[in-house]
Parts: sequence; C-alpha cells; structure tokens
Amino acid sequence: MRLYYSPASPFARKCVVTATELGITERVERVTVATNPLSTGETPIPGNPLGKLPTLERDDGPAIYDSPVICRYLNNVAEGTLYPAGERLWTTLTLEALADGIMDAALLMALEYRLRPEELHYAPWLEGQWQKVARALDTLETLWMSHLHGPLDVGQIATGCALGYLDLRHGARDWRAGRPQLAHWFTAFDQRPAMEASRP
Ligand SMILES: N[C@@H](CCC(=O)N[C@@H](CS)C(=O)NCC(=O)O)C(=O)O
Repeated sequence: MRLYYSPASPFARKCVVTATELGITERVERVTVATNPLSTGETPIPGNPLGKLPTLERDDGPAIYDSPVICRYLNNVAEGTLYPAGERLWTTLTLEALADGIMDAALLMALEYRLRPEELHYAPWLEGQWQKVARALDTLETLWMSHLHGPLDVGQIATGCALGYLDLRHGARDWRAGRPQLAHWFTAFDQRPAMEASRP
C-alpha cells in the first residue's frame, strides 16, 4: 500500500507513527507530495477528490482517507491493539478527535500566515483558532493525563503529533506554559522511536 504523505503534515505523521508502532512500516510505501489548498488539482492524489494528505492507496481496495480512517485500517491490517474495547474505545476516539481538532486549528493558522499576504492576516480569526488550541490543551492538562499515561492507543499518537506540530509551527506561543503535566508527558512520548523516526 502507498501512503500519500508529507513530513510536515501532522495528520500524515499520525499515520506513519501508527504504522511504526504497529510494526508494519515496511508494508507502507511513502509517496511524498506537497499540497496547497489554493490549487488542490495541481497535486493529484489518487482516489481522494479532496486532494488532501494523508491518503492511503490500498493494494486490495479503493483508496481511503482521512487520518482516523487510515489509522484504524492500519490497526486492522496489523491486528493491533491501538483501539481498546468497551467504554475506553469512546474515550480513545474522543481523545483522537480532540488532538485532530488541535491540528485543524493550528494548520488553519499556519495557512493564514503562509498563504495570505501579511496585510490581509486577520488577527481576530487567528486568535480565535488559537483559543481553540489553548482550551484543548487545558482540557488535556486537567482531564486527560491519566488516559495519556495508560496503554498506548491512537488517541495518544494523535496527541503526540498535535503537540509536535505546535512546536514546529507555533513554537513562539509556548504551549507548555501553565501545562506542566502535559509538557512532561510529551517529553517522554516524543522520545519514542516512532516519533523520533518521523520528526519533520
Ligand atoms: N481531517 C483530515 C485533515 C487532512 C488535512 O487537512 N491535510 C492537509 C495537510 S496537513 C492537506 O492535505 N491540505 C491540502 C488541502 O486542504 O487542499 C485528516 O485527518 O486526515
């Protein structure tokens, strides 16, 4: 199978970290492509009309997207344990959604800085996106630390990739300030071989 991917995409990194943690990296060929929301048609990504990364071209079926679908598919292929049974499944999927939401807001901010001329940057909108990130980080710090320290699951992988993306694109915002437990968790999580091997 082929993963259409970019090293700087936190969503794509999530899939790569998942494949690595599952021990199936050699079965996932990476195809590096650059996307640009202003001209999605210029970077055709087979099977994904949205033109977005990550997209997984499968050997035995149609392409699949987006990152929650791909991660779950990879876990099925590997018969992995990244999706717990019972009630914990819902907390895991909610954590994944929270982390994906951080990535969404952080990506929108990065696109505003990168794609719009500086004189058109809209500060209230940028701050609105950052407020989403900040509230999500506060929620991780106050409600999710016990889950984050539990058995490895896709929610933790998504959280690690979201925090790595904040360091990559929004380091000046200092997300660690006032969130010592989350910062401490990330320091350890970021040293996992799967995170080190996928560092953008
Ligand atoms: N919800 C999607 C988000 C994917 C996404 O936004 N990918 C970005 C790269 S980080 C992209 O391909 N953007 C190009 C575009 O919007 O045209 C997922 O979880 O995979």
